[in-house]
Amino acid sequence: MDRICPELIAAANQALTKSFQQDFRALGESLSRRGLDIKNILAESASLTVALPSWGFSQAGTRFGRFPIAGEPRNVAEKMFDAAVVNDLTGITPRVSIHVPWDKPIDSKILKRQATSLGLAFDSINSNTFQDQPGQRYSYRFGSLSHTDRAVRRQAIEHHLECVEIGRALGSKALTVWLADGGSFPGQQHLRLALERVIGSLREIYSALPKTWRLFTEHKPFEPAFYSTVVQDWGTSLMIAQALGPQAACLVDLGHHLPNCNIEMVVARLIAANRLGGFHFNDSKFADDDLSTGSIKPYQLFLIFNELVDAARDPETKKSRPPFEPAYMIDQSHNLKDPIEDLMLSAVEIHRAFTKALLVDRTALARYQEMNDVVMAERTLKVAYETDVSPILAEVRRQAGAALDPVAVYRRCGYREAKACERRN
Ligand code: PSV
Ligand code: MN
Repeated sequence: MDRICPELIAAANQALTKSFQQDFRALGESLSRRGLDIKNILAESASLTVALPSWGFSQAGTRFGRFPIAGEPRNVAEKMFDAAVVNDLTGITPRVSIHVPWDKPIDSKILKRQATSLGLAFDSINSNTFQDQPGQRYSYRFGSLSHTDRAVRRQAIEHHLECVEIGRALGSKALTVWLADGGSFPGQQHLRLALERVIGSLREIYSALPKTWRLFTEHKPFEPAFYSTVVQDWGTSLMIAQALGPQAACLVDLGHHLPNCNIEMVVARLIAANRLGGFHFNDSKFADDDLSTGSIKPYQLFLIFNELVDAARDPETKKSRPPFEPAYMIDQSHNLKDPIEDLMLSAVEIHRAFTKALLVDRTALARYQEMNDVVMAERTLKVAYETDVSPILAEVRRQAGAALDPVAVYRRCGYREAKACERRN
């Protein structure tokens, strides 16, 4: 069993049609009382797509342990089948972002052909110099692109160039660089020189980047370095992007911020600098960066999309070069939930936040902001946030041939059970 058969999806949708149509009509009426045409919202809502992480399909667990479930994919080809299931049922996840070397293809041409046959393409390719790999000459124990030893930096640069080559063969258009480089103790690293070395190494990678590609740098305040991560915040990421050139931009992983950080502000600032490259969506309660998107702070997710929709509608942003086109990707690790179910639900939460942001009455909001009417300005956002847009999300899925209720169909078709039999080691 490889795909969810379309007849099964259609039959499951059919059984829900009556109640779904009633909900959709009721929402259309309530939106029209607010001067909104549900057809227009639907069309905009259908424009969103989000990429799936190749590394999210097995239960990666936490740093303390891993409790694999039966039927986990054993290789990148099997991960693509699981990704196709997520896309077949949600209709909004047509791309996969792969991690090298975790999911390095044996033959990129074959993998690309397989992806195409499954209706999938490739998003940004992720490098990995945060672990030593078997057979590797130099260790990254004390850093990679920032290492004091030129030979180690060279090795890390070569790895990135290899990622670009693999990405080219797969049809990717971006390279995402997250570095674990940093120090765990005061005095360990020269703080300014470490950043200078990172920028120097990235310059070499940037100069080998195809002209149509983008290079994303992903900041993270700590872990595994516990004192001074080199690319620890969006300011450093922005400095790097500005030092490299227009193809470089900043990637915001929602879990990579200290508690209570106003991430929508970070997003607004990066948009203002025209350096918002994209997102790794997930959620976080304490210091974890891998919880399901929207599981802890759904309002924050909405406020982030509020900034994105606001920018997309701004005539100034429309003129920006390179164009304002943030890449949307999920980056989660699954410990307890079935990864396929969690990725489907996370994609839906991203879709929900985006669609709610489309409902914000921006003319009214601008007026209240000008008048300093704090209560009404906040209420304008809340009215949008509190609207249940589920019928719109479901209709986008239905029109894409996907499921009104993805998890219900997934459970009914017994995909995981079938894979548990097939994928024995
Ligand atoms: C690092 O925590 C990170 O967010 C980077 O994106 C890595 O590529 C990914 O997680 C690996 O799990
Ligand atoms: Mn990430």
